[in-house]
Amino acid sequence: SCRNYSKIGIIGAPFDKGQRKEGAALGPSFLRQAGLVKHLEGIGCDVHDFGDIDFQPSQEDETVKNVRNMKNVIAFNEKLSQKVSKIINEGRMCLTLGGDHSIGVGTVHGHLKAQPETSLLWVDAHADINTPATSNSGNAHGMPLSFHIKELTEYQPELPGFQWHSPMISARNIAFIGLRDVEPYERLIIEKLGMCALSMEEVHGIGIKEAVKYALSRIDPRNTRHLHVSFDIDALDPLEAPSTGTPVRGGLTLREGTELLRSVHRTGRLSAVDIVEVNPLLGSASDLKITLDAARHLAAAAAGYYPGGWAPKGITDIPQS
Ligand code: 5AB
Ligand code: MN
Ligand code: MN
Ligand code: MN
Repeated sequence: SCRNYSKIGIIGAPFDKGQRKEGAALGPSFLRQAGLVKHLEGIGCDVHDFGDIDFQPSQEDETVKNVRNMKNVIAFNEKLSQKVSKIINEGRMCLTLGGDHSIGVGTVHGHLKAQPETSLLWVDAHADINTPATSNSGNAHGMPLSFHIKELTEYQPELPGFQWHSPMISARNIAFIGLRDVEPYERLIIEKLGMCALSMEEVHGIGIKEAVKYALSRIDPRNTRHLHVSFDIDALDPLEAPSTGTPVRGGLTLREGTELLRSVHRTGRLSAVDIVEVNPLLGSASDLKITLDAARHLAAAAAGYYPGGWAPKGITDIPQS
């Protein structure tokens, strides 16, 4: 097989106001410190690290229309969206390091602005498709998908400052993989919109390879669309990624997670990946190490890393002693 020369742009999204636990904002710096960027360079990628989104959350923020910290969520994501568009327009696969999953508001919007013909794989224990009206928590990290879906337009409230954003993707171009904690109203939305939703039950039934193949056939039936994978680290089993805010047992193994990303990479149309919900303040030191290591492996798989290795570039003969 072939050595990988992916061109990658990395952007840190240090934001954790989309839910109540502090710490996910430290994700980008801990992931870099754990060698994620160096690892990508080491496997032959052309990496440009664009640093972090520069943002000071305003201290006085409030819940508007059941969206907690509405002002900060919207302001952060406006900046992030612009950055993601820019990186993709430069011809790099945009790898966004979260942050909680509310940053999916900006990453998916920025991608769709740069490449409107994009399909989306949401890899998560949760569906994150609550509208402000269906959410029980008021946490924006449980809502990002709902804001992007054209068919949900009439169910969304008007949020002040959110005029820069509009829904730009149809439900038929979105699939879930890894679900195992979906609320009743989320399930209602999924069924009403006829969305492709592969829970852990289905993944176990058909295997991860077949699951990815099926999901892609549903959201990109002609193999023509750009692809965005929003990977919540809690899609992995808590044994493989314990340092996260809303762990749910019975998740993907790291093997399955990397297989998924490598499969999507192989389409040649993967143009954006988010890795979110790593919270360095949760769990023990060993939990954190395991979680950061898992994220690093996911990033490498998204870049096409093949664990069987490659022969040295330009060399065909085994050296004589
Ligand atoms: B995550 C819940 N459905 O809306 C909600 O980690 C959980 O980004 C959301 O997937 C989990 O608050 C959000 C109960
Ligand atoms: Mn999520
Ligand atoms: Mn194109
Ligand atoms: Mn989740």
